[in-house]
Amino acid sequence: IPEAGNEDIRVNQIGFYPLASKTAVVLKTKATVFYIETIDKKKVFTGELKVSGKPDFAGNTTSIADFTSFDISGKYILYVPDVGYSWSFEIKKAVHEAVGNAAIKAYYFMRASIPLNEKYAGKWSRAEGHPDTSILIHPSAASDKRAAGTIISSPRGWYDAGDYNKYVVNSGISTSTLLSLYEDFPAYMKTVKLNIPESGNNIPDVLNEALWNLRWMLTMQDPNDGGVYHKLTNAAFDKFEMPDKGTAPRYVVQKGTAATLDFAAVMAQASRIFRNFQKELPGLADSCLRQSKMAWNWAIEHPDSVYNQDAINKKYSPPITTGGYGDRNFKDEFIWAASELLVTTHDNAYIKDINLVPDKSMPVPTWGQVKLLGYYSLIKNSNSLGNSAPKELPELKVRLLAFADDLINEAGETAYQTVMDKSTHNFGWGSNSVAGNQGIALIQAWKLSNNPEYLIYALNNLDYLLGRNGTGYSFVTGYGSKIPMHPHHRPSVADGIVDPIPGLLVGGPNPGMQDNVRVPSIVPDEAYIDDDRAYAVNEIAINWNAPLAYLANAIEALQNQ
Ligand code: 9MR
Repeated sequence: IPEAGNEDIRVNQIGFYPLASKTAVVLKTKATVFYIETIDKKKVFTGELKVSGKPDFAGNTTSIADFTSFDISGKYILYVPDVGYSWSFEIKKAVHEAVGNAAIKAYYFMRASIPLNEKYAGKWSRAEGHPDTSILIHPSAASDKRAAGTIISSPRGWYDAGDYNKYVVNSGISTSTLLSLYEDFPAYMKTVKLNIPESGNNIPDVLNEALWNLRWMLTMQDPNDGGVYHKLTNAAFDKFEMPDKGTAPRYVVQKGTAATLDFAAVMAQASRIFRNFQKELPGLADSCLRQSKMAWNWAIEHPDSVYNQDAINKKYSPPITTGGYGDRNFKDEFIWAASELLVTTHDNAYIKDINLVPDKSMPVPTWGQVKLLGYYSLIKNSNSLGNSAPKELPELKVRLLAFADDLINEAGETAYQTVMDKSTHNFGWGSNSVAGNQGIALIQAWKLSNNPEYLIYALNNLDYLLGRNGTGYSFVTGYGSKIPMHPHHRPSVADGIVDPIPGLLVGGPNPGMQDNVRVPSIVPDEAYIDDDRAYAVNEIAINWNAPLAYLANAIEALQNQ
């Protein structure tokens, strides 16, 4: 389409399935009709514009264009008489296949310790960064068997985000989300081909990619006691340069309860998944389970080992100033790890002393709040648990459905017709991952109940991420028409290529301005700027891409439901 879409029409810039819901949101209009037109401007559908039940966070009502009943495949624009034309979008089967694939392929571009060859990386090919084969034990991590300055090897893994460090806590939820995508939709995920070096090896590519990080994680455990180092990091953030230029010494730092339990959870989950690939990966499932149990035992012995970077820096040198991921409450990590170990081993011992329902909260998962990851696993595996099922299982199911009902309740009244749009509390650092993780929660609830409303609102959150939101951006690099071009991502900034690395989800609207970059609006769902300095809204991160990857691929797998 030659012209730019009008800013006041907010629509999923990728498109819609012929038989699923289709909605766009129009700002600043008095019109009562809208039209769907072909690219050469032939009208093919006329619809009624309806004013939203509630205003947006700025106090303005919006108008809703629902064209669900229009089901003819093709490429279209939406026209509103007193506004103009939208960005183009498609109606077709498998409409989110490409963005779903790209959201997983993005992890390949985040790989440490491997050159990205043109065959897989195209114009974003680059030299190997951070081999990580000679990593120092930081004084905060020193033990009898591994004194400060001891060298260990800890290659592979994904860079966390815009920076080049590798953090176990954040790797936990990210890797698990990709593993769950496979576990929940194995038939579909077996068809997803990513053109990565391992492609064609009989292992589904989503698992091949997850393995790159899993193998790194396995090296982060101290084999002497089972504790897991919190992160592998430079002392300070690298400059904005390509990864191969970063040659500063790297360290593993203090072991912590959060990292160790997240590790235990991921390895337990990985063990049951890779049990089905013993021919291709001999011994891996056993190693994962053995290391998971060792981690669990360490955490039982060290139930409150907080990673407190300020305290560490008062005591040891060099000071470490990279990302903290400093959780202080491990109740949820215990629940998650115990749940995964129970599901994998059917051994009740893991939950004997764990209160699975310590409070009523049902927090949307984040790196520091992983309770629901445990609930999801228990619920979806309830059939196979038999006698080992926890007594709280029926209660967990009730809670999940009540939570999903809470999410969708009145979402259809909001200005953008999404769960995201219900509360300003959704718009903190990494808000786009909240949209993704709400979508995952709704899909878990759908699996349990078959209630189609849950699926519709999961799809609406995907529409949110791809353009139907308070900024008018599709938040995924390379996918959509108005997209981030300047993410806070070192390779995308330093590689001299105009297009950022594709398939990356930026953090999204957050009025906090922790980066001191002024956003054009501090209305929570509008607080966004496409500026590479703006790490509080425009960074990318593995724990934000994972829920996008899950949601887009799950929706693809479920498109005919
Ligand atoms: O995503 C993290 C966010 O929840 C925290 O509020 C923020 C400040 O501690 O850190 C974010 O994580 C960053 C990490 O510490 C370092 N790598 C980049 C991450 C994304 O900004």
